[in-house]
Amino acid sequence: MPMEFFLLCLLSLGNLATFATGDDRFAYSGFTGANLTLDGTATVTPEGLLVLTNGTANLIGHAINPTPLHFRRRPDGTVESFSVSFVFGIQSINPDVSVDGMAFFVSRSNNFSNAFASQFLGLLNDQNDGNKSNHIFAVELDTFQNTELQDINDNHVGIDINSLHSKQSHSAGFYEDSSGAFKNLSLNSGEAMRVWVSYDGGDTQINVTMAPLRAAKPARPLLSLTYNLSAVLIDPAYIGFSSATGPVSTRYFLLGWSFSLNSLAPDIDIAKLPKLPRVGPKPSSRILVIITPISTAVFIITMGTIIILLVLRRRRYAELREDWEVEFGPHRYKYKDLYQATEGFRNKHLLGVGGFGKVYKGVLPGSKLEVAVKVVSHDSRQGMKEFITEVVSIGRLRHRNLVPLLGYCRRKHELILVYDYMPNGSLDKYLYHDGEKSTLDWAQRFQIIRDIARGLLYLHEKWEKVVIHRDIKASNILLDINMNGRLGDFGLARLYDHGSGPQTTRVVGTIGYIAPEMVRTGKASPLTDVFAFGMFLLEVSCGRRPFKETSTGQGFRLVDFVLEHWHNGSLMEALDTRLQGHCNVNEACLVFNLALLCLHPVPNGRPSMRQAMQYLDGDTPLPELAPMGLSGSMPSLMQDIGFSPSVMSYPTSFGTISSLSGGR
Ligand SMILES: *[C@@H]1O[C@H](CO)[C@@H](O)[C@H](O)[C@H]1NC(C)=O
Ligand SMILES: *[C@@H]1O[C@H](CO)[C@@H](O)[C@H](O)[C@H]1NC(C)=O
Ligand SMILES: *[C@@H]1O[C@H](CO)[C@@H](O)[C@H](O)[C@H]1NC(C)=O
Ligand SMILES: *[C@@H]1O[C@H](CO)[C@@H](O)[C@H](O)[C@H]1NC(C)=O
Ligand SMILES: *[C@@H]1O[C@H](CO)[C@@H](O)[C@H](O)[C@H]1NC(C)=O
Ligand SMILES: *[C@@H]1O[C@H](CO)[C@@H](O)[C@H](O)[C@H]1NC(C)=O
Ligand SMILES: *[C@@H]1O[C@H](CO)[C@@H](O)[C@H](O)[C@H]1NC(C)=O
Ligand SMILES: *[C@@H]1O[C@H](CO)[C@@H](O)[C@H](O)[C@H]1NC(C)=O
Ligand SMILES: CC(=O)N[C@H]1CO[C@H](CO)[C@@H](O)[C@@H]1O
Repeated sequence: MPMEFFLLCLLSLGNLATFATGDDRFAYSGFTGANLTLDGTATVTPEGLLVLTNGTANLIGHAINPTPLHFRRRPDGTVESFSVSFVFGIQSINPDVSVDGMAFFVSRSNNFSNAFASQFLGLLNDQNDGNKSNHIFAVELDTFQNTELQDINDNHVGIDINSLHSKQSHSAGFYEDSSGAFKNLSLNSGEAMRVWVSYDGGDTQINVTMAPLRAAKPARPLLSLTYNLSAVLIDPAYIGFSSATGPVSTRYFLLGWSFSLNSLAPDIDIAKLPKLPRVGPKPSSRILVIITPISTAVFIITMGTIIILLVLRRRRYAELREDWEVEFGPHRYKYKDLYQATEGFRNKHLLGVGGFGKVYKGVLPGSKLEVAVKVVSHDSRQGMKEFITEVVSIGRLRHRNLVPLLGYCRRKHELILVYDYMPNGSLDKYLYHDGEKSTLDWAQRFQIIRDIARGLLYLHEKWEKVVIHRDIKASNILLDINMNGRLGDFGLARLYDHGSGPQTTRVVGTIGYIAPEMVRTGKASPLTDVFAFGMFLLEVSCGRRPFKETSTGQGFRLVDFVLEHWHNGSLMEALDTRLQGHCNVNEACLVFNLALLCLHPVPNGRPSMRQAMQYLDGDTPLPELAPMGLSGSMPSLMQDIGFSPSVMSYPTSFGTISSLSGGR
């Protein structure tokens, strides 16, 4: 056919040239004078180096071929074969950390104004990630591990379809032709490397191969995925590169790029490629050697300042603009930093040991931020994945009655959570310390009670999804500098919910705080939190633990104790002895009655946190607890809701039930 012959001529003509030979086939060996659409931070240096991003703080840069292409050229209208090769280099100020990555893309849109930096590489955002109407195919060179995107490590190549959740990925490197052995390559080594991407429209196979700049193309691809791009790409589509940084300065460079539809991408002329800038200090000169320690110190101080500025900046933006908040997500920490912060998790920094793990005090290197570092050991990958997703979402929760979760780090079977350090420690220390005089007066306690009610209400109702705390108790309540109560450890118990097998519904929580229906069904709900909140109210008012084994083998049950006083009409005597006579009796009465209401054995008998808050604020009068309407009918009621005697003898939460049934 004359037309095909004409095209063939064009193609072979293209082969002779090394520079822009048409829309569907081109080769850039250096980008001087290249006709590219650049946006964001992307620039071309006079030497012809394409700098996608150079700097810090969530920068985005794109370089896009200005003419959109038509990929659906096969007789049946499916996507044509294509082939790409490019030479890139990644340099980072800090050789250990690069953030975040770059990608070659084929995309319906060339307008990425809604895309986020950091883990979304300037291509997508948290809303549209995964949406089929993106019509994006990309090959990512990712230098940061985003567990929420299930990245395999912080140095990988991935094939992305409509989402940065890669369809297939592999540690960066190549298979040697001679031995077949896999050789690692470090993406952010600062060395130029080459990548080949090819798609076969016939068998719909996508191959991605990489190698050091001067090495020949390895025969075995690094990634090979069969995926029908006809279901993804629509015409016309743009091709180009995108890169994005996070909080650490990382430069993403492109040195050369070639592309062809329906034939092999032309060769890039390595001899003509621009040079990458040098990394590290310049050599030679004795003066330099002498001043190195000084300049190192200056460098470290500068870095520290930059990090502090960034943290401050982040915070500021997080409060002002929701987009930033969403974009950052919680910070991911390097284990190394946390290790240094706690001097190797030394015992002298131990703040406490909780049900879920040890908590250390640490000072982050660089920012000098005081943090509490919680190390949770965990063996179940399954639970971990779900938990990380929850951490990512909960990390964005900001409320003055929640302990801010700054971020996390993940190791083999360990999850490490980083929280703001709360200088005044946990509430239980004040309640149970031995001295005669209480360090918390009633006003302070009532304040803390309302703080926690507010925090819990926020988790239950004000966040976009319901978050169940699952482990409310005095030792999980922390006091900030102003002695405001803050809820800590939210969601942690969830990890353990998922940790156990599906057959065994293991109840998670702390003895004495677990609602009866939770023992039965193993299911947490906002109303099981309300139950624990009721126990917490008694704990704070009475200054006693909910359950205590006595030497005679008889358990002391705080609820029994309070109920007995309630029946005797001597509630005020149940108060912490250190408070008796120095307290607002109306408030104390309110708290006791609310506590008993929250501890109702039947979930529907308990108030919601919204109602509890209204009672505490005095906006709504507390319903009359008239002679424990519960107690008389309790045994039959409990049979109605299916309590078996064996469950009832379970020594966890049943202070309530036994007391209510035998209370009268
Ligand atoms: C990157 O930015 C730094 C400082 O702004 C500048 O000195 C350097 O030349 C830039 N590098 C490139 C390759 O543009
Ligand atoms: C670059 O390409 C666009 C689209 O093909 C074209 O309109 C424009 O004239 C070109 N610019 C130069 C300087 O060649
Ligand atoms: C890109 O998209 C944004 C938001 O959808 C829009 O406001 C903007 O005008 C678009 N820019 C161009 C150049 O089309
Ligand atoms: C995908 O994106 C389209 C267009 O932006 C939007 O209408 C649609 O609701 C999105 N789908 C999902 C599942 O978010
Ligand atoms: C390559 O890197 C990966 C991830 O860092 C590592 O697990 C693997 O052991 C390395 N392989 C070689 C041969 O160095
Ligand atoms: C992908 O790699 C395999 C194995 O080397 C090869 O057989 C196949 O032809 C390649 N496909 C493309 C589209 O390059
Ligand atoms: C790819 O998908 C298109 C429709 O989206 C279909 O016509 C074509 O047969 C598919 N190709 C293969 C190899 O399955
Ligand atoms: C309640 O009253 C009974 C009978 O007067 C008494 O034996 C009991 O000790 C009282 N309970 C408490 C906790 O004061
Ligand atoms: C009661 C108590 O210990 N309050 C302390 C809380 O923390 C601030 C700041 O560290 C101290 O000044 C208070 O004394």
